[in-house]
Amino acid sequence: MTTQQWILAFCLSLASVFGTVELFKTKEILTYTCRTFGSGIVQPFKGESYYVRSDCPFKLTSFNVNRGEYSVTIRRGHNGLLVQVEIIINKVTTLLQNGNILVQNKSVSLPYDHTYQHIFKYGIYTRLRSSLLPFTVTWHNVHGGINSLWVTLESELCTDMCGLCGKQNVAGHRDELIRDSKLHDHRCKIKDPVLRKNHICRQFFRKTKNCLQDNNSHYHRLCKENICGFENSQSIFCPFFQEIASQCNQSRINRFWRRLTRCAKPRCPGDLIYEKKGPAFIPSCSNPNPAPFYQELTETCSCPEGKVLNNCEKGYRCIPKSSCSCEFAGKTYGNGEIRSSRCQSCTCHGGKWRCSENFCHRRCVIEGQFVTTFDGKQYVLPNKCLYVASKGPNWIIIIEFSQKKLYIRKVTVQLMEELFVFKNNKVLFDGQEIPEFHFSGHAQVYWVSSMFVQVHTTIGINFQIQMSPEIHLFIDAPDTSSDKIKGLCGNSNSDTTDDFTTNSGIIENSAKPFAMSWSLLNCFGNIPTTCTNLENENYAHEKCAVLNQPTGIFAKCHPHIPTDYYYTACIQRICNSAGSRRQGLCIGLASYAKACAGVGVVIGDWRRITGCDLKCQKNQEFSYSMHTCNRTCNSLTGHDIRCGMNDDAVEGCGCPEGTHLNQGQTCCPKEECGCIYYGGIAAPGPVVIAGQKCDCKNGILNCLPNCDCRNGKVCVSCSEGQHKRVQKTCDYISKPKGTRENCKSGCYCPDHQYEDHHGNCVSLDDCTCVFSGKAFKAGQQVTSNCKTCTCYRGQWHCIEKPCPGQCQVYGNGHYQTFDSKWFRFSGQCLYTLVQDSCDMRRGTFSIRVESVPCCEEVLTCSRNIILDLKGQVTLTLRDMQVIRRLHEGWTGQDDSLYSNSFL
Ligand SMILES: [Ca+2]
Repeated sequence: MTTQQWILAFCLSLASVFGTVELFKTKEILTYTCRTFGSGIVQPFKGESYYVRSDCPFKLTSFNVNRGEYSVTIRRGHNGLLVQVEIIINKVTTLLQNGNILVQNKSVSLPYDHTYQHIFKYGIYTRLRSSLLPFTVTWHNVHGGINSLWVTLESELCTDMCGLCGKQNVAGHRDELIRDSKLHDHRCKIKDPVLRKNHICRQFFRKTKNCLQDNNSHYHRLCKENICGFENSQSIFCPFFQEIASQCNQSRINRFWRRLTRCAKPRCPGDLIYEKKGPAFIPSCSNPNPAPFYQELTETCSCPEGKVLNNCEKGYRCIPKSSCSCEFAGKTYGNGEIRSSRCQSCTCHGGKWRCSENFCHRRCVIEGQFVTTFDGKQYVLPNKCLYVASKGPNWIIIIEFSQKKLYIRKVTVQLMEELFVFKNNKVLFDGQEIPEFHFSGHAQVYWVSSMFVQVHTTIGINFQIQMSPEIHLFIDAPDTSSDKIKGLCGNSNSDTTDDFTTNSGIIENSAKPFAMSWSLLNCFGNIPTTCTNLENENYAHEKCAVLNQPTGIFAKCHPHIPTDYYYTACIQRICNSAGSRRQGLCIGLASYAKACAGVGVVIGDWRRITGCDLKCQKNQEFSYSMHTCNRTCNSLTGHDIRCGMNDDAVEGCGCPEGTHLNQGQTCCPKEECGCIYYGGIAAPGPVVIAGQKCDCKNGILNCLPNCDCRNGKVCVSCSEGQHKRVQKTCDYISKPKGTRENCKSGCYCPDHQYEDHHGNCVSLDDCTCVFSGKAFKAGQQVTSNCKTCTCYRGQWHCIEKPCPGQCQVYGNGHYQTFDSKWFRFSGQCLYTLVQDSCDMRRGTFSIRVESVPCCEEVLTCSRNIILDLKGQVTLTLRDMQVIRRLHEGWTGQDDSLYSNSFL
């Protein structure tokens, strides 16, 4: 397929999201326009223009489509101008009066975006566009009112229309139109037209005979009717002459008409220059390439060639694009200005940021259910499970959620043959507590503060674990980029699109099936994603807002890390916190403060200001950047290896300088320090595990067998000495076997057999595979991310093909970018989905989308899709129709530009 064919295919695949795609017929665009200008000239949709002089209110046009009412009502003042215009679109009333725009009785500023309509500057005009129908109302404000207004419909409606504009395809009779359109009002009058000789009219129409021919006398009559009594009002007679001149469109007339009629060109503010035919949307710093091709031309005020409007400042100044300023997190940066953090520096370059590579470690963050992968993809875990957080060739990190509450209760780390467990504010090495630090063949593990434990390993991976008030995990990837790392943290190859690679090797589309593929054993229920407690929700919205305050304590980090993700997480955390809301809030705020510290921004004493102070036990003191070097009694026995470590600053309690922590967790002078002892032994005795009575004795868990085995399984009793028996399942083939599990009595598949996804015992060759929550038989194929994958021995074996990126939009504002990031916003504007005219390049296509709301609900029912090709043709997909608009100079004969034959 050519690029353009591909684009159209793309467009229509979008269409298929909201309906069955039938055979499309391409239609040329048809425009129906009705105008009113001067002191009462009406040019209806069809038929001859006429004049009406009245201060009565009139329906200009009115019709119903899909049970929605559309109407435009006008009233002229004694100055001849329109002094009141009321536009109703589906029960939303817009009133134009005294130069103001009132929507539902509220004054609005431009651009204004509403579900049903948009109002924006359109050249020197103002335009209201309906998003329900291809229907626009455009007007020109002058001192004292509106001197020109027109209504445009870009489709023929199968409906009855009334008003001064008449019907779309039937010419009405003037007197009938006026009689039927007048609205009830006792005080107003309709005056009979007065025909008085006028020398400007006479002179003008003497020159237009050739061009207007038979119509000349008709327009000459309108001229006299229009100008009578307003001989000195340019606002009244200039739009009339301009309209006739543009109908003639002869260069001779264009040259003389303004001089002859003494109609001056409109004045433009600031540096802007009037253009008779220029871009309706002028290029500005924030939007230097508005609508790349189909740039509608109209009367406008624009910048001189090569310059753009500096809309970041007042005064309508035009500057070269290269001098535009940039914005980040709500702050403006001048051209050439740099914003930098510890990990990256970005320079503002003509309105665009140019950023360096990230030179910090790629870090995976797991804060409860909130995960950021090494490559920066952010998602939320679906269930409270045991998960593989990350695993490499010779290490694995496993997290375990609490059964009842929403936090991680335990982290297990296996480094080669060494096993570390982090839980209950304790670090255990092979079952023994590490009170302070531990050095072994593969790892150095030590407490940095009362809250944080640091782990350095010899095998490339380093991490920090926050032990209280909840366990959070911060894992730094090895220096070299690697595809060999797997798990919830994804791989580490600077590409977010493959971060949802499951344990069986296929890339999933969403977080749930991906995360579940890395779960081990049983889960303890869902993690809620919405607020069910209104009180918590209100509290959360009020308190989490401190993150966004532009002058608040967190503001200094705004230029480095946007708050949106942390703000949302803060709210979700509080909503679902079964315990203290304040603790949820403090954890949420600490998460942002920690991320800021990671890029070198120290927030300051945010805990005091937000009421999140931490109380330290005994005589320890709190610090936002705790140091560990020589701060414990144990460190005095020799050289403290922690003194040489270049770790991130962490917060927490510790001993002030000059004092040392003893075994009683008290800071004391070194004279009072005691010596090391190792302790911490798990208590033996009877316990109940998963409803089974067990007995912990001599480090061995003995459980009573309780078997009722089916599907070819056999009963295994731990008391019979099979301590290492593990259920072999097709699902587990790729999962780690490293964690030391206690024996559990129960039903197991016989040796050399595996439990498949249906619970049957099968041979390895018959093992099933899982994708998107569905089980597949051995040999079956699926396609995901351009890979064709075959199920073999419980694993997906994939053949990769070059992958075209896919960008999607569906439903109520769900978007997926080419690099697979999902996001959601209920924007009400027309958005550019994709275009190839970026920076200074002139592109070949653009695709814009706009949600079309349902009649009653504020939901998206369908979507308008506008495809521009090379500035030659615009295809609009709307209401299951493709409407084609040919641009000037293109005849539509060039078949190579696009094709819809494959439909
Ligand atoms: Ca990746």
